Amino acid sequence: MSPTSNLQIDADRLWDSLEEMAKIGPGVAGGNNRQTLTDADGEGRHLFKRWCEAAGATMGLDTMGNMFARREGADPQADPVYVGSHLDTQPTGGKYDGVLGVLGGLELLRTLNDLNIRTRRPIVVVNWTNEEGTRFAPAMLASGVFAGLHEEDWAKARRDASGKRFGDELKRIGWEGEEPVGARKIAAFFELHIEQGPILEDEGIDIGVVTHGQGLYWLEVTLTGKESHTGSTPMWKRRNAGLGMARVIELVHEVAMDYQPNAVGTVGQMDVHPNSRNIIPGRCTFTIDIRSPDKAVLDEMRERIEDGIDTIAEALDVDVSVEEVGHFDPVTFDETCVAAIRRAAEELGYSHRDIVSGAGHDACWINRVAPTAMVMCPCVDGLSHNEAEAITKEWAAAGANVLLRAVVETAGIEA
Ligand code: HGY
Ligand code: MN
Ligand code: MN
Repeated sequence: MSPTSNLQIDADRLWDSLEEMAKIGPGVAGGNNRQTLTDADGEGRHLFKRWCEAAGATMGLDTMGNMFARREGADPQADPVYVGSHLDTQPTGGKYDGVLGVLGGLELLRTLNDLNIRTRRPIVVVNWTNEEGTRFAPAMLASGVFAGLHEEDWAKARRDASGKRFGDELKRIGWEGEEPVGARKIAAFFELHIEQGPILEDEGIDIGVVTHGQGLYWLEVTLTGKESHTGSTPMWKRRNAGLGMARVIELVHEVAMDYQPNAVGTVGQMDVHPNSRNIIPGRCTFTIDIRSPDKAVLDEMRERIEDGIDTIAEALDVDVSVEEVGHFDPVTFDETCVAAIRRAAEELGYSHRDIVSGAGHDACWINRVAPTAMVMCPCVDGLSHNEAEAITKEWAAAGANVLLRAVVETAGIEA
């Protein structure tokens, strides 16, 4: 019987914590609107800190607001094993996206306390700031700064739709730390996350062993035509930015459909100016989100779409600007960490399969600076980024048990 053989988390306690956190920044349809650097985000951070300190952890905070709850190990000099995800949500988000990974990490600390287990390496539970990228683009902003992909000043200068700066909002909610971002050494990072897609549930599988993450581009496009009267401006005389946006949305869909079954393409965020029912849209700003597990496909999609945008703009006599506001190449996670997750699922008797992550995660960036892997649990109807996002307590517990076993195996147990 290995020392890790009877390791099981307390499923009810994890579930209660998820439900408690979900009360902060409630949505309007049973989910959450706890967007990054809002007062609700600040409140959720306080609750997380309180829970971690009650579990005997010490809380670190870096200059990007990343939170690090540390449980000491027998060898305090050893690089810790990190676990975690994000507490910020989409404006119409679910209760589990990101939150399961952070509170699953907290449950791991609580369980080790219950069992009076001391790991050799310290364990750190992380809440990464602004994973979603919906208020301040790009996504995974603070983990990206931590991993050296973005300069801190650039990140802090990012503005939301109302013009507020990331850095000012982080200060305003009182969660800007002193610790230099990226200074920490990580032995390994594990992230528990809901799948946010239908594969695991459709196949009746408990655990996704994430081997890869697909790559992504976010392109912010602005088409500028001319506002004029919808009634008295002849069709031949128009410079209709709204028509241009509609054609680009269709183009993005068509290009993605050419690379099935894996590529995806969407325009989810749109702003029409002046958005008056009897004025021809003079300016449209919108974000293209394209993804593929294959880098060559991703780059070819981007090239075809940008060429198509130029053709559309010329035909409609509108001006165009395209700015890359998010990008990461497809990710291959660390084989040793992936194997630890697969072994944990095996030993715990959970059904499992290798899977590619459709969504981006902080793990995709941390994988650049430390051995990293992810474990996924199913979600109902594969639905996420929707307030109706749902998981079962059993799925949450299965994911957290696999996380616990993989982390303890990697951290080692004090002899
Ligand atoms: O966009 C993503 O994939 C992540 O949910 N931020
Ligand atoms: Mn997430
Ligand atoms: Mn998300």
